[in-house]
Amino acid sequence: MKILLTGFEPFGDMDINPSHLLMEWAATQEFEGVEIKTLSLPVVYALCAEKALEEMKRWEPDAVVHFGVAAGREAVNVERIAVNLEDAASFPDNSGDTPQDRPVVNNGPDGIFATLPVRRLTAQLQSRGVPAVLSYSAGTYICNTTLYRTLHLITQENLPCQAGFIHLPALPEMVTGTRLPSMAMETQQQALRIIVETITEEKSHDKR
Ligand code: PCA
Repeated sequence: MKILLTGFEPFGDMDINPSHLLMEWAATQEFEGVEIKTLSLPVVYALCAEKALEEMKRWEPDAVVHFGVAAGREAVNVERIAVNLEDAASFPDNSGDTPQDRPVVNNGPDGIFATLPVRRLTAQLQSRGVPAVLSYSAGTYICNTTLYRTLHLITQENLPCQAGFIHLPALPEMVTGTRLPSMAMETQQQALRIIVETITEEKSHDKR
């Protein structure tokens, strides 16, 4: 069993990204019954998914879980769907790109559902005390594009790989002096561990 985990570099006015810190942490951890590989992806529409797609073709993971931050969200958001839309008119990516009404993939389907067991992941997080909800929009920024491109590749090439996206709240130190919600790094680490364990358990159950 192999799981590819990805995070993102910082972007906008943030100088840290919890998803990047989470990858650094995950790379030092042992997970029972599973080999993991971590990547940090660029916050650039044209490049964000490339490294992950290459690794999917080369390493052939059984599952891909992308992580990104969505400051303002109050809980771990397990994304249900990616849409074929790039829209960031007032929010340039790290290369200055500000698309409007641009498809992620020309002539691709309007939406593609995540194939991770999203309800089970959400329920497992909640039952272990981590605030978590199912989310019906990953936005129209880099995170959505990354999820869309991953799911599109899996569909096109019929890969035996599950994929999904987890949006994380900001870290406390990112929102001091604001009214934005946050989640401590330890809780985010716990969330990642629960997610990896849940996917691993479910997969090994399938194979029995
Ligand atoms: N969050 C952004 C892009 C990178 C990240 O961590 C998003 O939600 O699209």
